[in-house]
Amino acid sequence: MNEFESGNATVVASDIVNRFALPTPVSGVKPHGGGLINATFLVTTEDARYILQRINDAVFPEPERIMSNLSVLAGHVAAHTGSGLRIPAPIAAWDGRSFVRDGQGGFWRLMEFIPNTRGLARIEDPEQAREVGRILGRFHVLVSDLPAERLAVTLPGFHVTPGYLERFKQVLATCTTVHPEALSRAIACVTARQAQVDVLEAARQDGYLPARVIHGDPKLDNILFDRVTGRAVSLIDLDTVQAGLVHYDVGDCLRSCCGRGKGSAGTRFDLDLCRAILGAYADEVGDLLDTAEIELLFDAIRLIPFELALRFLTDHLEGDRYFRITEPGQNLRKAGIQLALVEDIEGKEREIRAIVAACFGRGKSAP
Ligand code: GN1
Ligand code: MG
Repeated sequence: MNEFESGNATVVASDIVNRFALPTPVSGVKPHGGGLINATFLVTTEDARYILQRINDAVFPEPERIMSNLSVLAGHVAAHTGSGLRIPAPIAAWDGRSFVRDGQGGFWRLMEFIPNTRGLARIEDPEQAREVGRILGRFHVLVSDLPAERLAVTLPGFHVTPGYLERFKQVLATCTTVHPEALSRAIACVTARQAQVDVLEAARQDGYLPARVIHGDPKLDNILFDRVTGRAVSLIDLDTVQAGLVHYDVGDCLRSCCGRGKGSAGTRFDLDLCRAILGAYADEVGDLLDTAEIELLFDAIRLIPFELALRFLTDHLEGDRYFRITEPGQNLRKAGIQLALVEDIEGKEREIRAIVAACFGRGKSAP
């Protein structure tokens, strides 16, 4: 158990924050947000707020790469004034570096907290859904002229579904205990769908899908809305901005926004929200995506929740090493929610394909 798991985290964070070059003294440091990978704290001073994070280096092998990507991205955003998109600026340490190492080698960074914004726990109305689509589209357009080679790979294999399946099989093969029913059901559900996992990677390898700069984790939690206007103004959690497929982002965004209901009634995929998000996204990106990319959007919408289920399930089998849990069995339960979502998406394939076609202009009337 490290100092974080032993509950000493806020004390360490309160000490570390003083090594960053803040203009006024710190008045408060407290745990913040629901992220599963990094340790996150809200830092308050007299006149501003900041986000302090310890990057999980069991997940991100070289956290320095995250900071160098952030600086490339910040430069790119600054050169495109009027993009309507803000990203949080990093705050340097007193020694001039963009991060601080603690006594155990832990990697810390401090970012501005974009003022007058809020996150949404869930989408409440169609206008919010359109804002989500608009900001993701705006981001993809903004980075479309940023050469992917300028960004380092921060998380190798991220969203490469066949890799996650391989790992799942390896871990499963080493499990000798009898599986409880929920686990057996999840394993059966995954196994039945394994033939579909390379749909995106095969197309990428065959040269049908271009690698683009992507966000990697554009779930609802990572979008900030202006408190007054309600407009989506910022995308945060930029640790996985790297080369990838636009499908990873669209699939992840729709998974997190359109998956509704987590209780006994099951999880369903909300078609109205999907239509609103994708419609606004398509309007924003114009003709950025080519035909092959559009054709595989449905596959991405099905695949990314499947992939997340696979990741949660593997982590459950491995003893919850990757995703932070707050109670035993949480990763298995989360895998079940994603698998229920996948089943619902499969049942709505015709409708979702029609929405994609209508949004991207190949189907006249709204579906
Ligand atoms: C992780 O840590 P957080 O919550 O930002 C994960 C995402 C998953 C998400 C599921 C680097 O993101 O891929 O979609 O959990 N990030 C990484 O809640 O693996
Ligand atoms: Mg994240």
